[in-house]
Amino acid sequence: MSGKTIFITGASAGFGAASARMFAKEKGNRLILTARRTEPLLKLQEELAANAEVHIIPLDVSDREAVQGAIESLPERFRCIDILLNNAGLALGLEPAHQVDLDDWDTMVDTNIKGVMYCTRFVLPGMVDRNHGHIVNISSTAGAWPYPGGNVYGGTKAFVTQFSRNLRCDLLGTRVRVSCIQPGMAETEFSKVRFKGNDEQAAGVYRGTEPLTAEDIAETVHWITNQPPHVNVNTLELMSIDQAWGPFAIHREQK
Ligand code: NDP
Ligand code: 8X3
Repeated sequence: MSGKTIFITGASAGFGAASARMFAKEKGNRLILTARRTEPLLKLQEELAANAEVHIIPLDVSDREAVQGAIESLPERFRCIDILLNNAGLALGLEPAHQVDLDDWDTMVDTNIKGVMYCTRFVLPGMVDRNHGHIVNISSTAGAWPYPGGNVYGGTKAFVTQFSRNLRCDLLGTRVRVSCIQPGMAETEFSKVRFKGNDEQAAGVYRGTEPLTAEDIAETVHWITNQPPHVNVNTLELMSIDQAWGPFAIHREQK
């Protein structure tokens, strides 16, 4: 079969949808698009149908049995996955650790950590058997650099980064590649989700800046996965030109 089979989690919006559009531009690709919301997946399937074979699966990545079932029951033409894009994820809230809603922490751990674990574990054996494949994990600058309110979100993304590196150790001697992308601030539905539908607060994150776009990340995924087979991009961090690090925060007593 010509073309590649690409399994994308979180394909209903943002980076995942943009990556689907990017891969659909290459002739002969087969896309497996997954997310919890069916409606945007159907729309994307219709949009891309002229260029790529698209199979959609409504899927919550934090549901282990559902992930296993989805991967084990893929139609024949979509079975041999060349690229797994572990992209589904979210941040919820920006409160300090002593005030957060514990359910939000659970949801982030279940989605950002367990979702990546489950998809990887069920896709990887086929890649190892075929001695071919590429796992691209979407981490974040939040996994490398702390910020107030980043508490568990940053922790989940640090997991994604280190998991990616550890996978490379386990896969040494195979031709299965693993890459980790760490984007900074990018304008997608991310902040709307983080602030639970508060559009004003979400817009405030990007106000007066030129943030990264979903297309920037899709270009990066595409570049990483189109390197010669002997080249493994391990970790790639990118930010908007309007974002950088701050100095250490220092608390001073008022005298
Ligand atoms: P969006 O909110 O635009 O997209 C997130 C995607 O994840 C949606 O398709 C959503 O689909 C899906 N998703 C969320 N929870 C689940 C779940 N339990 N099961 C399956 N799919 C799920 O955000 P982005 O595109 O910006 O985010 C994509 C990834 O990039 C995330 O991992 C995020 O943490 C990371 N990231 C984002 C940055 C940013 O500034 N935007 C920067 C760095 C990293 P649905 O709701 O339909 O399930
Ligand atoms: C998203 C980037 O800085 O909002 O992962 O955490 S940030």
